[in-house]
Amino acid sequence: MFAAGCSGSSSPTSSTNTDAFGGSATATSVNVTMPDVVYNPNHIDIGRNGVVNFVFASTAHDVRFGGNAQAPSDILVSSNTTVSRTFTNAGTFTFLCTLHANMSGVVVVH
Ligand SMILES: [Cu+2]
Repeated sequence: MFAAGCSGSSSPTSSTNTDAFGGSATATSVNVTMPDVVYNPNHIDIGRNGVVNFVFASTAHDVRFGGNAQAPSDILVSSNTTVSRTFTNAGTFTFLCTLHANMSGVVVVH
């Protein structure tokens, strides 16, 4: 298991995460899987309008953004499904699973 901190950062497969042209950064798509009780990766960098696909396996989890009005809506407890969220605002958005202590992550939207 290669967990731990932000060392498991994902790199979007394409595009530069620049917003130098007034918000027209190329949207990217990143899959976040949930092996056991972690988000993998737990540090996601995307461009504005990027999409994060939360891939739920058999163990139930949720994804809560802590009431941040700039963040997408929370994902309620789910399993065996994939739920996507589009990040339209630049910023740093932490999220966590209310079912498992220390299960958390962050999406940085550039
Ligand atoms: Cu969980």
